[in-house]
Amino acid sequence: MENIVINVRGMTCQHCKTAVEKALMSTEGVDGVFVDIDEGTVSVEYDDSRTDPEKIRASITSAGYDPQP
Ligand SMILES: [Cu+2]
Repeated sequence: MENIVINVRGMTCQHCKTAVEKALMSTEGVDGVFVDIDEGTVSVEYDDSRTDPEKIRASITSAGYDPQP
């Protein structure tokens, strides 16, 4: 199991937190998500044999938010 912390722009409220969590939890290979709205960070636990940081970033983008490189 791997863990990454991604800075994400555009998350401002509880709705955003839920939207990002839902998008990531429905992403293949993601096992855990923690969104910190105040810090603007998303911590993701994932199986690196089933997904990778690029796919995780793509899911955040699809949900309408802006992951930083
Ligand atoms: Cu919001």
